Amino acid sequence: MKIPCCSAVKQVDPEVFAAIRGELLRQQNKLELIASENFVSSAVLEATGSVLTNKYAEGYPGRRYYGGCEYADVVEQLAIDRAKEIFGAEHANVQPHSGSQANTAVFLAALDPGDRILGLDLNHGGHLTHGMKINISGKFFESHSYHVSPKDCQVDFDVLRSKAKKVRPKLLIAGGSAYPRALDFTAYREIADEVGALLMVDAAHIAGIVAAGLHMNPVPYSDFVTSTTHKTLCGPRGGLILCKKKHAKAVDSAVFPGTQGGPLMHIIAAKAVAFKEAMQADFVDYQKRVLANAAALADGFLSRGVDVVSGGTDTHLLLLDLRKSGITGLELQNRLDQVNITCNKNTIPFETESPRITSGVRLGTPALTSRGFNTQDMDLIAGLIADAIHDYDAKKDRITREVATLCERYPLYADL
Ligand code: DSN
Repeated sequence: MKIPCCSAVKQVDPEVFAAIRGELLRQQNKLELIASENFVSSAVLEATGSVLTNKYAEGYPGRRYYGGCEYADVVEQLAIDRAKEIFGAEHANVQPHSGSQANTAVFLAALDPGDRILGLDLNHGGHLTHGMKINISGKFFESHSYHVSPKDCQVDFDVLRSKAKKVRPKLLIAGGSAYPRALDFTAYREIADEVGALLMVDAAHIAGIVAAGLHMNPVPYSDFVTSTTHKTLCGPRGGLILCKKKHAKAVDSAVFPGTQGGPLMHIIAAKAVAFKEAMQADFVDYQKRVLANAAALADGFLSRGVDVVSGGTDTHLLLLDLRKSGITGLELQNRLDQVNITCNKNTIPFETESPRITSGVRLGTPALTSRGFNTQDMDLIAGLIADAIHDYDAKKDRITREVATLCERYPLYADL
């Protein structure tokens, strides 16, 4: 195999080259079902590996602390303008190195230490940066959680309203990393207004679906919207903050110098490229396919007797509830690893196992959709995973063969 972009690495550092080559082969030869992962375009990959990695550009376009920032300014301004246009935002900060950094910067912008925050519990689909006790969000702030309803595993806004009235948070947080259902941001806004809270929506998972107009846009309803750029948004690994103009100064100072130093200019260039790609008509078609694939995958499990948390999905991700299958999330993740299907074990609402074991597995369709997989393929994959749950020893060789056939049918990075 030839990897032109890594020929220098091969010469200088054969050990790292071997790992990069191994990773390329892994991505090509396994089915990637981790809901937060995706495959970037060659253009995004090139920008990520560009000479902009050499540049220090502390500050913001036109207001830098170093000389020689004329091209850094160009790429950052392009990224800012495109992000604002895509989401209809008054202000965008494209410098956060990650979603967690974006969330931390919003906390610094909006809160004082000890202020109360209210976010969706991690086991119920939230995120560790939304107030988990050992995360900075739970250590430096008084964090409280809300939960999904035991009835349908969805956010019950009456229950959330009562909780918010009791807690009276300064910041209400919507969104998370394992919540498969559409979120109603008008309801969040109403509750935030009723209790005098600011509203932050963590749209990391759904950002691409929002950008395509296929999920309610949180921007008009929120004080702050944070996101990653590498999930459904199909960009490089990184973060993003969108906010109202009145919060712009606080957000910019909270990112730099509040929580970060020099921005990663190569990544910001790649974000700009990804945003341009997200403005093209075929991006909407891609996101429609992501959603159709997720729905087909969920249906494929339900028709084979495998429980899906909340009974399905409105987004790109779903959670298998394995409690009645006699297998833990960890066991299924390990079995799937052995047959070249990659996923992550995940806690489910009302979890009784530890986060290292779990009763669930989270699956998502952005990566396989980027490879070209369709709804028939999703039904086939649901069947393979159901076989791995119910009859693993007898079927594992056949599952491995079928995975290989699927990977051959949809080549990935064939020119690398
Ligand atoms: N680790 C990310 C995910 O998998 O959803 C969230 O930070």
